[in-house]
Amino acid sequence: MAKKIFSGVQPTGNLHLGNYLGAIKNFVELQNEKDNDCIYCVVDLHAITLKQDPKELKNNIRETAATFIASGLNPNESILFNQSLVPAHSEGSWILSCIGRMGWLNRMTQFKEKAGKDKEKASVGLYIYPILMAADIMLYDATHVPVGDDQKQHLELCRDIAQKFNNDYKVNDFLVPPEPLIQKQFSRIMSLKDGLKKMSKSDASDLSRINLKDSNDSIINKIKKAKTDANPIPSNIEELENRPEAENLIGIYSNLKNQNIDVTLKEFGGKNFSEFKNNLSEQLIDKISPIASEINKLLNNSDYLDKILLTGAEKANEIAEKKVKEIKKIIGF
Ligand code: AQP
Repeated sequence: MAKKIFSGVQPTGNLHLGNYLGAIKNFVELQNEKDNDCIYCVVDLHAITLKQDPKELKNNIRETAATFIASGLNPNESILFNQSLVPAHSEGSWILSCIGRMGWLNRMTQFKEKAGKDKEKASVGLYIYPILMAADIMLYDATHVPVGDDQKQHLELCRDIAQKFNNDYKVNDFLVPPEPLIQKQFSRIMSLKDGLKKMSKSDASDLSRINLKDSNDSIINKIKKAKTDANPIPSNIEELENRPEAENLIGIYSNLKNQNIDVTLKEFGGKNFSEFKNNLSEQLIDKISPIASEINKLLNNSDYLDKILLTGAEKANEIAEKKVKEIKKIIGF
């Protein structure tokens, strides 16, 4: 059945393997499925929930768009744009913030993680981030949202907001509660330095992640230095329990090869990590090196990237503006 897809990535630099395997790879597969309507957004309004340098932000917006295209998104098949060019996102977000409840937001684990110990100093925007995300999705009546596992809770909140809006205003099915599309296996790629922490753009150590712009040498070096444990690779999944770093690396390899983890364990069971790591580096280079060179090529043509984003924003604006008008009518404006 055809799906209406919406998803986004923050232009906060250092796009990494977790963003690719957890989200962008899925974006491309959904675009290539027949009949889906896909909208992919560089969510720059989300990015400013943490302080950004204006010059870097501008570059990162282009770089995120370049990564989308280099990974296989086609601006003639999917709508690609950046959020701040479509005012309906901010307007819809305000209205939905009057529907969402404080208690719901208080449960969001991502806020707790990103705000850290000093919550008093976190921006209000960081706190209400999931409300903006709900507006992003529901302005387009998206039925499905491809995301990494870390975004599951935000999608549940989005569904709660849709249901409350529809109940409060007695408009059955007006806001569409979206379904998350999360990969079944290895939907959360972990840090190369700590198998219990997710791979993240903001990790201070560059060795913790594979960036999509990394050179081949850098990939080899990072995988060589990736944390493992003293035991050889097991032959079955049960023996991966309590071995988070081993599980992560084996998961990455399986994901890159689009194969079940059992197949990988059969291939490497009993072998030591150095041999496995050589194979993993090869797979990573095969996948990432063409993306990296395409990103760099596209970044040399910023006018082209800006034009794609602007054209996409015009298309997105047409859809989102209409939905906001309907919302305003429903609430009595
Ligand atoms: N480690 C990950 N594994 C799987 N999926 C991931 N995603 C992010 N990290 C992983 C998915 O990538 C999409 C875009 O993420 P984002 O940039 O909008 O926000 P994020 O989740 O905050 O990404 P980071 O890298 O973790 O950034 P920082 O360090 O700023 O917090 C989302 O679908 C996300 O699930």
